[in-house]
Amino acid sequence: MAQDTTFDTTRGNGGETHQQIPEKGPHSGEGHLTTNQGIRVSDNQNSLRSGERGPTLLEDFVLREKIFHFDHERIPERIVHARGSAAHGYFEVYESLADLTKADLFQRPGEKTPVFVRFSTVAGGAGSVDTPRDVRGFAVKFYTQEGNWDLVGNNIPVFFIQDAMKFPDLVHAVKMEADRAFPQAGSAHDTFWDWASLMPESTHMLTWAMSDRTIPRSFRTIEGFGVHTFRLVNAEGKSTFVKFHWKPKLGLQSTVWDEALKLQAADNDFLRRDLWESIEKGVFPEWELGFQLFDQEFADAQPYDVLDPTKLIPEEVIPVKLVGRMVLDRNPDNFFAETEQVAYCPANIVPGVDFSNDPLLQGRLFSYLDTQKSRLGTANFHQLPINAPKCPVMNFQRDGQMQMAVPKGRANYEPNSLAAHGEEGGPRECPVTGFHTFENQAGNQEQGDKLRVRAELFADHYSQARLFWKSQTANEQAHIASSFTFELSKVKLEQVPARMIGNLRNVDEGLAKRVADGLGIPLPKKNAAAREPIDMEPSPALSIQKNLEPALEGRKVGILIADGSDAAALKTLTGAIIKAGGTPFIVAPKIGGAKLSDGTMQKADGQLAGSPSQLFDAVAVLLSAEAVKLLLKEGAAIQWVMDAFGHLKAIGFNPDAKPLIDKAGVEPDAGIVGVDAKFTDAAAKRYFDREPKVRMLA
Ligand code: HDE
Repeated sequence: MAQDTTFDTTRGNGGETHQQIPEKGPHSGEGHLTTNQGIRVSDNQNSLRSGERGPTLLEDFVLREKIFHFDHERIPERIVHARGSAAHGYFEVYESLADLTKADLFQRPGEKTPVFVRFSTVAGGAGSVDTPRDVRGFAVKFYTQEGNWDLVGNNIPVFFIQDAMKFPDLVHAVKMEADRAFPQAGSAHDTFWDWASLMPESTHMLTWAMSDRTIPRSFRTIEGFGVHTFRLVNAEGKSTFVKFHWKPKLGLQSTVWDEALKLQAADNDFLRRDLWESIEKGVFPEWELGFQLFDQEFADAQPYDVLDPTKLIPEEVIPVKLVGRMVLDRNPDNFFAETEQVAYCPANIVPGVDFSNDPLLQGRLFSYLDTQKSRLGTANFHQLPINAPKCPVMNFQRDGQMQMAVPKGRANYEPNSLAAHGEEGGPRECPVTGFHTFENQAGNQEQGDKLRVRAELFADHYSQARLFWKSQTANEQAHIASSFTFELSKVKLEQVPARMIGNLRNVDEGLAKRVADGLGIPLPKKNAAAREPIDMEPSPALSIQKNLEPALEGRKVGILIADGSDAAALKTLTGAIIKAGGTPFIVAPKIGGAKLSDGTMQKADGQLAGSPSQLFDAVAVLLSAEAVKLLLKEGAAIQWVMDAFGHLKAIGFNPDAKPLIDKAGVEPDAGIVGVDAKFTDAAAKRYFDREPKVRMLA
């Protein structure tokens, strides 16, 4: 950087102290700086002025172009899902699925299809934070050889509403309030709960939103769902209904609420950074794609409507068939050009996949194309590199703002007979390989008068919320009850909590009572249900905790050291963590590091004050008796241990570190261990049974 400080910016390159382009350093570049018209720039430091102290000249096209372009750098952010992070990768199919679908990407075992995947929060703006309680978007663009297929889903298998008509109301209610522009991200405010409590159909999704699913540990540890019922269609024209699932290789992992709140202070970019860093390290995030397959007969026999996006099909009833894996192995080169400009659209499907009549999906088919035009400003947004299909695109669509293609010849209409005259005639439709909409055999049942109604079974708003509730562990239920309590405690409109709890009484009396008790209000009357809920068989697959598999793979362990920490023990510990697939992260009072027991200097990855234990999945404290004496007076060290304990994490410590452990109020349990061979096993999970010791849950 030395050259940077000596780079003279006071005179233009035409001036007396003519500045050569340095050979190396930040100003060297690969070549010469130019304007957008390709004209070489002689001076990128000084605008053109009339005399040394005179006014700047309008003539300075270099300055004007630079500022003009800068002024227009922002484009409208997404109205929902504005904050997101994305990565490139591939999808690899396990076996031929030709019997189910003719979709080209599912035909040849082992074949890889490039993908671009964007994860997002829903409510916050692009500059908001990663960790509010919120649904996460999970949007996948498959660049198949027969065109782009976008599977634009969420990390929850159901949605708040049944009909597209309600979407603007939902979004207005959940986003920052119209007059005051807060809260920036998150649903814990008046307008959201006012709306939600008046919309019983949202109850099922609310139970998910209040669960640990909405405070994920990482994008790498969320599930993805297509939500709606879709169709697969094979070469014979046979259709099978399908629900799409993404199953994370690392399993589902979430934070606890207090941790999520503190993460907002510790690292606003917690999930974004985690995705980026794991790909940079070569620890590639991975999911398996799964199908739940069923036919019309099954659909007709269920106590819910498969076209209703507030309903799921329990995996115990229709198992998820795993058909391939998706690996994200490359970070974007440019956030704006790729992550911001990527334009997903559920209407982008390929031959072999088709829609159902789900009324929410039907609305989405219109919405996304429309949104892209307003966000990206031109009907030619599909030509941007991140959106462009990786197969030929040939048609007679022409012109429009920012047209990038340069079509040759006169053929911009069809039919034409130009080829007969030796001219380019252009492409033609292909009845054989072209996309055919599935001709619904049972279509007549689903057609009829033009009505603004919903099918009868859509009126059951509570059975599946009850199913979800009953499928959770006692600890997860306590989290759900506590989240409802927390969110409703932020609501100032008096009538709203009672109305919401009146709805919850249809889900489970115990849940309703816990929330009322948590708020300290009397149990309100039960609201009438449009259709009496039924009891469904609990589905263990819906619980995170019932499916946890302890593993250190992909997890981060914070190790607190200071001067005098045992060098050999540190080496053994970091070695064991790496061997188990985890990442050690060394925290010390000073970023420069600490002088270990053998006299060597150990650099720190993070300074104690800036690396609270929320950032880690487990922690180890490796301190000398001398260092402990000092750190007993350091709030950040005590809080480090206290939070790790409160966030149900494993804590390993050497005997000399015990006074700090004691001062942090740590009580012994299976997760409180020595810094020895057993530590990596202990660090591979969280200790949910510790929770009653550290907080009062509803
Ligand atoms: Fe979206 N949604 N949505 N949505 N959605 C958008 O499209 C919309 C819905 C989802 O990473 C917007 O490009 C309507 C369900 C994701 O770029 C917009 C309706 C599900 C993303 C839009 C829904 C989703 C979006 C905003 C009801 C889960 C982010 C910017 C009929 C299955 C994609 C944009 C990305 C984005 C409209 C309902 C998921 C405004 C009208 C249900 C993951 O077009």
